[in-house]
Amino acid sequence: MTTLQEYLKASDVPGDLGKIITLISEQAAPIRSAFISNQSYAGSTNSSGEEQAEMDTWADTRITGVLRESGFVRAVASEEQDEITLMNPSAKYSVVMDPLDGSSLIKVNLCVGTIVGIYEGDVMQAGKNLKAAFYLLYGPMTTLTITLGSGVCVFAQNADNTYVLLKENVKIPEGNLYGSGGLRTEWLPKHTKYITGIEAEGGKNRYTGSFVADFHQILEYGGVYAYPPTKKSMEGKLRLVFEVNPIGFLAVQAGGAVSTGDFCTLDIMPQKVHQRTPIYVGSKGMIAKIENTR
Ligand code: AFP
Repeated sequence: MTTLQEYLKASDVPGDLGKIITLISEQAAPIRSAFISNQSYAGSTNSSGEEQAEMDTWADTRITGVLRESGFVRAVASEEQDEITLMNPSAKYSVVMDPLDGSSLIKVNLCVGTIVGIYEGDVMQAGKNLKAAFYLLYGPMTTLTITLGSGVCVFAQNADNTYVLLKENVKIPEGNLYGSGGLRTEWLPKHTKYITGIEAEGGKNRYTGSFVADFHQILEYGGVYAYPPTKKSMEGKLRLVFEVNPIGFLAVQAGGAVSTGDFCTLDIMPQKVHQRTPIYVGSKGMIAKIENTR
């Protein structure tokens, strides 16, 4: 069975990039063990004004700490930090991350994840420039879904913490699952028309409130995950830099697509590190459908 290390070597990944991927993937085990003791809220809010679970800040401190110590990282932008953290100015790669996505689901024991993107140079770049993107999904298994810019593979963590290849050359099929954030009463007419159309064609609703988990089932079965613009927030909820770009890059590498509803999110040059964007991500046909909805 191919291990993550063997895969990185066979893919000719530059040394420092491989080391960053390995270092973050090694944090999955300590993060998993910390779930039990870090379930309550930390009494603080993140830059988007959302209450931070203790686990959010724990995972953020843990990953940021190991990246800083490594000396391989130029800068880190984390959903849990107001500002970009500058590390080693002579290092080649910068990391964007949502250390614990879906953290409000920890106390009800639903799946959550860690989302990571890696750029050469600085963090404020269009998503299409990513050199690697991956997410850890803490489900019944811990899995790592990764692209190095050429296809997507899924690895599963063994009892000895080694990642072994579960699936390679993953492709998003055309499917009919859909999951949409935002209250129905807050949706705009275009989104309502889109979802009503999917339902009329027999689409099945699947939405847990954890982006990583909800995207992972779309990757497997096909369909669409959406967080649309709403009457309250024309930018939707998800963050371009930490969530939308890494997952969108993976979707495109798996033969799917990602869009604001009008155009590909990977072309957006971020103006602010915590910038939000509406997102539609999944099977190509589903994304074409929203872009063609008037
Ligand atoms: P948390 O990390 O605060 O739980 O937010 C999760 C999230 O950013 C994303 O993972 C979900 O898809 C989305 O928010 C869920 O938002 P709603 O609760 O509004 O459906």
